[in-house]
Amino acid sequence: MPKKYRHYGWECSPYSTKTRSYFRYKQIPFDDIHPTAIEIKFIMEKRVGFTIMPVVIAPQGHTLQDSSEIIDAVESAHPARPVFPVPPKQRLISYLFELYGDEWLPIISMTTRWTIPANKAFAFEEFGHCAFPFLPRALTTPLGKKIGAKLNSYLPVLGITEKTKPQIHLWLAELLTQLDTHFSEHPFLLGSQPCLGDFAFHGPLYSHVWRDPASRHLIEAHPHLNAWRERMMHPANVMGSFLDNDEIPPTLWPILQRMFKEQHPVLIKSVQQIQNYLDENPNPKRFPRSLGKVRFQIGGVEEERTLTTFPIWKMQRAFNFYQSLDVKEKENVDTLLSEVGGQEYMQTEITFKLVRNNFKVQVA
Ligand SMILES: N[C@@H](CCC(=O)N[C@@H](CS)C(=O)NCC(=O)O)C(=O)O
Repeated sequence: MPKKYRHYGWECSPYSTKTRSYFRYKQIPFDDIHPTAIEIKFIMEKRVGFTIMPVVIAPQGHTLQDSSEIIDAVESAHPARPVFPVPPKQRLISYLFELYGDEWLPIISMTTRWTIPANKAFAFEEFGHCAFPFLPRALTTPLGKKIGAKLNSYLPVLGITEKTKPQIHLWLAELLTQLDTHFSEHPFLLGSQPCLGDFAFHGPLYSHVWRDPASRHLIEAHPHLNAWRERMMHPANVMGSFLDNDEIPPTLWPILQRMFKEQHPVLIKSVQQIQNYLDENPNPKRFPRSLGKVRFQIGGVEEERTLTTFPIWKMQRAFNFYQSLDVKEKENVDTLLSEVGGQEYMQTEITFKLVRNNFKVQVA
């Protein structure tokens, strides 16, 4: 029997939810491994060099890490049931929604998990039990606390503070309502089949917001959104298509507007900051994971967060795709971008190229 993909990731990990749900949709047989501390240390960390999930081991034996690289590699090897729409607007929006789900929605999901006491307690218990399922829970919860402490410490890095918290909750309520309205008309973001963006949104919304006990009601209060969450859990039987004529439904426009208004200024400042750094350090031995602080806004409230370089590696997917369009395609895409306030942002030229070598971001 041919070997299967081995997928290592916990149910409470958003990026593992993204790739697990993707494998299910693709109808690709895979071993769904919920790794213990031993597997994390001696298989995942040994292969990748640091602790992260998901990790996928391909049937040929090589390691895939980062949910985007996993999806790209599997998509090339298994083209049936593609999750990348072909027409330019839908394809660009899929990439942008992936970037939003992976790199901006964690502001929401980390807030619900780590600032609501019952969710935090649940996560500690869950982490301990997942890592050490062979030990009694009385012993594993303190161990889970240790694992959780590291993730908890990311709050200020992401700009989650007492000042931004109320705005983050308002944003969450707004997003859930907008998605509920959208899913009342369409089964998935871009039609009757999921695109890359559905998987990226499902990660934080399922793994944190719905799965954590004290925020589940927020999703369940929205029946159409909740039905989408269910569909994303069992996508193997979905037989659908993307919308005709490269349509981006107007129900998504408010989400795109807020995305451009709040996430993209940070991305653009990060590109500039990386450029400044590279002007001063043309051949860095080690590319920095962060470059100081950046100011940002949520719901009009200003705060500071760490300027991390990783999102720019992911941003290149969307921006390079946009730059590759011909004049006619760009014209079409630009009409939509002007409607949602993204026209100017998308003109940003990224003059350097970030690549991943040995699972670390570097300058090419
Ligand atoms: N960019 C990575 C992010 C993966 C990630 O951050 N995974 C989290 C769990 S959902 C993790 O392993 N964090 C461990 C840590 O940051 O120490 C991807 O898309 O796969």
